[in-house]
Amino acid sequence: MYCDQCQETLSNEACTDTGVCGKDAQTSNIQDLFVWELRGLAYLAEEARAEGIVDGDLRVFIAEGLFSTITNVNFDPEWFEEQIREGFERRRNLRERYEREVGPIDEAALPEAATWEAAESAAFYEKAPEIGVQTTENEDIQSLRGLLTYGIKGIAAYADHAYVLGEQKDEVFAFVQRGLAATLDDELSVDDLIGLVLEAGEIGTEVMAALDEAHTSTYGHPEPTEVDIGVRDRPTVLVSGHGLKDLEELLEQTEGEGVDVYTHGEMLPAHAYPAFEEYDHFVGNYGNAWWQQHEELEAFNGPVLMTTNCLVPPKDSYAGRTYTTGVVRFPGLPHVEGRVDGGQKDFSALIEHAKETEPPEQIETGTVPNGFTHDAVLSRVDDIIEAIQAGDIRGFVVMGGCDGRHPKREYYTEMAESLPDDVIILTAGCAKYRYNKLDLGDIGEIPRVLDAGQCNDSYSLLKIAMELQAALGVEDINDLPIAYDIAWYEQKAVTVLLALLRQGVEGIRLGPTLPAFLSENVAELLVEEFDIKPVDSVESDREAIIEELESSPLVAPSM
Ligand code: SF4
Ligand code: SF3
Repeated sequence: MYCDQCQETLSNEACTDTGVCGKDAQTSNIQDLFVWELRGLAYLAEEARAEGIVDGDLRVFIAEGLFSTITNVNFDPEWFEEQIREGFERRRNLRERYEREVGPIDEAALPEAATWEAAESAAFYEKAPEIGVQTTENEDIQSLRGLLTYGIKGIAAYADHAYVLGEQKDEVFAFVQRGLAATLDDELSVDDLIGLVLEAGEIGTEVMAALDEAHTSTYGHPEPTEVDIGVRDRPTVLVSGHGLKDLEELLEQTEGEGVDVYTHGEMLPAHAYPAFEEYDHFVGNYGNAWWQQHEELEAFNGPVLMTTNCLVPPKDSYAGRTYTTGVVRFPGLPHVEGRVDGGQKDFSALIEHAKETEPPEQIETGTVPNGFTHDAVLSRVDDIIEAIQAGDIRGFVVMGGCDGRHPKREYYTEMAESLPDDVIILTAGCAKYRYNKLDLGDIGEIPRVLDAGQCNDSYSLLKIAMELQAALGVEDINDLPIAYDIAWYEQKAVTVLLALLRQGVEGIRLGPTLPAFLSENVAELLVEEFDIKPVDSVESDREAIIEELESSPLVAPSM
């Protein structure tokens, strides 16, 4: 196996034996083959699109397929084998349609990924080592294909979240296909690939905006909310991941059943949506970020529903009460199947299971703030501008992204603690768990940590920056008193990073380590073009951040 797609990749190079995330070599290899097949399918879909043939189902198959290969989503090799077979079938159908409506396909001109086929699973595993990312000879091209593919995986996941809620943008799905097909094109130069990477940033913003629209039009605009982190004395279900639709259906089906519902990890922001306020049994958030699952899910006692990433291979002690759904799978774990004909998913087995379990162990008490999306923050834009101009707010540090196990992530807690108390932290994603329980106080009526929600709600942070830019009449987004200190782990964060770069944001600090898939030249290019920097020590970064904030022409000089 060879996998370098996440921040925890072994020795910051690649996992080659087994994944640090728990993905074994078999699963990694079959995922590689599946992604390669999807590249070939995307290539054919692009050829068909050029002739006016668009297969709506196929584009969802490609997006969901990519999503299933994101870190901590799907650990089930047999499921991937089935998907590969389904891919062959879809390819045959598309080719037949093309030949019927347009004419014969020039077989010789097709890349191998669009033609290779085998019946036996054993042949899949034989083929896989020949087609992984590491098989590209030029390391800069390999690096850019990796960056593009990982950015597209994040886009595909967000597109799928929006699709589940009925929101679909053709240009997003079209880019997923075009970008993926481009990774097979040996004619493309480094510059061509950089162009596509930046386009992925643009589409990244677009897909996050579409998901924001899907969430807010379905569940209302989040409102600043204090979320309880203690527990009650009733049987419970814990819901994790990004899937709000799953949560909604589970809340409906648990109503009046004597079962409480809690959130974990990236589901915490659900508490700020008005639509979920009416459920008295929607109690609070339990625990922290994804990587603390082993201890926290064990102590939770009730069944757990994993709706999207991040699933950690479960311990035996709670595996029997861990359910997956959507594209999340793990061999041996019960799976809640998808919706049929517009109906709801059937959570009855999980709910009955909950009734037989003990209430959760209390691991924390208190509340955490949430719900500071663009709507809530921008409704106070005049107060914020006044506070900046009066010198009460020196600036903002965007500290969103992912959390993870790397010991250097303590940096983010220490940074949050050490920033001056006239600096506001803007956050989104599970990176927040490094500092959202610290008592960092308020500036006037504005809390010092403004949590916009899930990683896709980084769109809110961008929107806030752009609206401030417009309200203050600033030409360059980099003249705002906003510094960026981003934490990444999986591929959705790659999408968010590319979106920020495409928006013209410079000087982003990225940690806890730079991606292993960046070759020396590509890393240098990002430094030269966008002034991306690896995180340094808390002390020196803190000094530099303060300097950056104070150099904004909008900040009143400090006394
Ligand atoms: Fe390693 Fe990350 Fe790939 Fe898992 S997803 S195998 S930890 S690089
Ligand atoms: Fe976290 Fe997985 Fe990335 Fe959606 S839940 S931010 S790591």
